[in-house]
Amino acid sequence: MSKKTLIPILGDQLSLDISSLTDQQPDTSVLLMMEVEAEATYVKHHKAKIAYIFSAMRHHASALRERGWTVDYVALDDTDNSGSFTGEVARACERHDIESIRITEAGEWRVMAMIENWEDQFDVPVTICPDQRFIATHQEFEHWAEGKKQLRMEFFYREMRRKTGLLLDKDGKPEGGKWNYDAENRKPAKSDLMMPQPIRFQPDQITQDVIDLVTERFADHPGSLEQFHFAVTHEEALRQRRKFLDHALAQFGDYQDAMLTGEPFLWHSILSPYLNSGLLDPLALCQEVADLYAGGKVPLNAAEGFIRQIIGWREYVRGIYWREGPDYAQRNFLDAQHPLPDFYYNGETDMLCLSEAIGQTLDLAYAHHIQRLMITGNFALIAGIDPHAVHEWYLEVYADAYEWVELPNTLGMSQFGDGGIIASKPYASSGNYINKMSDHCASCAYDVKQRTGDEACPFNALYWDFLARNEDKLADNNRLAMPYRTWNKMDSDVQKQLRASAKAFLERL
Ligand code: FAD
Ligand code: DLZ
Ligand code: SF4
Repeated sequence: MSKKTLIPILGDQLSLDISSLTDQQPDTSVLLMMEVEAEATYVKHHKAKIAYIFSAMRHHASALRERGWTVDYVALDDTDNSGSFTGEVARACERHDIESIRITEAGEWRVMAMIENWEDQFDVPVTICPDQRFIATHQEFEHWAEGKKQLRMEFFYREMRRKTGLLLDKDGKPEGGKWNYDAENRKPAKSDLMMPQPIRFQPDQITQDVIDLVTERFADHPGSLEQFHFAVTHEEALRQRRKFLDHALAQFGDYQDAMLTGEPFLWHSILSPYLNSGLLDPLALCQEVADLYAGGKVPLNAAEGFIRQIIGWREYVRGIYWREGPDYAQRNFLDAQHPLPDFYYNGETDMLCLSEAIGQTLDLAYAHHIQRLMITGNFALIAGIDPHAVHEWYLEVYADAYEWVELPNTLGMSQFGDGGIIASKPYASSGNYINKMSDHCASCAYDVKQRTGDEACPFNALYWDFLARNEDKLADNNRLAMPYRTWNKMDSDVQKQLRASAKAFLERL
């Protein structure tokens, strides 16, 4: 028997054309897929996230086998499962006659560090292939970032538009004359019976087995499996993609920042778990969105807004993650030290905006962007919660969370922990913004119009306290000049009351 190349396929590498398979032959390759305890527990991932990944992995193994590959699949409850990637590669090297290992680069520093040790540990050559599912290579991002004082997403995004040709006219100019239509994408929404709903996929036997396994093995992890709804195959993910394109995309732009009580999804795509684990291809999706615009099926603010999220934000945060290095996760520019409140794990708070966002997160492993940024993120920021604890929570609870995308969004964009590499100012707001963009405040136990006192919306005093507390670090930020002017013009008794209200609230947390 000829010697084989061992090709480990990680849980977020579920693309049939993943780069580690390029130019490889089924008769000289063994693909290794591993369900391992360490990946599920290095933070306590939401039960539905683990179930999604294991079920998608099991289905993907079948799809690979149907295409002629030999897949050595290690299930979580297999006897002798060592519980780690390196342990399973070691066992696979004993089971098979291996002459080399090939793997597509991992999506985080922690796993890359493991892979980089394999050559010495197993005494075989290890080839690490670039992940070609992204539009910008690491080198392209570095080249763009080099020598720049500020790394603003908007300018990187324009490069990506030029590179892909998406939404450019025949002269290479942006469609409609502008690169960015975000200003049109901030409308509040009204409850609407015609609102599109994502497909809720019924668990098949493979998913049901995984749900049973996760229920038993990860009982102490956050979240529930009762409403498990994710697509777990390429075909199912394509069905949800179609549903979004045909029924929600046209209004995606208008209502991108809106929030409604009891409506977790609105006009969002619910595609991030599939894009990030490899079931869907980001560029093909954006191309189809551009085609729908060209065919007059969706307006420009929707098409541009959606494409910007993927070839702009998604690519940009990945670039920042790898550029900033493994110590990015430890940064804490504002020196925020408060522990994460328990209600992030049980949803039990009278603040309706938070109980809605956290409740649906625990039920569905999903919240849309503005809930993550302006509800759970904003609250943690203005309450001074330790950004590392906030980062771990986001990494645990969302089905789409992998460190390369979650960390820059949480620690950088949402918590200002990097001091402004990603965000030009902290995404801090009082209850006023939430009242404008949602219908939550009308049914909340707190009064969004009051700033102090037991009935006042806690976001109000916390917002001013945040500015006052961090004045030495933030006062020279031009984009905060207006709120600081307002604060400094306030009567000193009012200032004292706001700070005392915030203090009392934080002590009760
Ligand atoms: P839609 O609103 O339909 O957007 C379409 C797609 O655009 C998404 O599927 C996603 O692939 C991409 N996208 C949109 N915004 C971003 C962004 N800021 N960064 C990267 N991609 C983006 N996204 C993740 O994929 N994983 C995460 O772990 C994650 N953590 C986040 C943490 C915080 C604090 C914040 C503020 C945002 C985070 N995001 C994360 C970005 C965004 O919230 C999600 O991508 C989005 O909510 C996923 O839902 P959707 O597929 O319905 O997105
Ligand atoms: C998130 C996750 C979980 C919960 N479990 C596994 C697993 O058992 N096996 C696997 O291959 N991948 C898993 N993943 C995804 C990995 O953590 C992810 O591939 C790495 O973090 C690299 O980005
Ligand atoms: Fe949230 Fe305040 Fe509105 Fe209540 S009043 S929903 S706490 S913003």
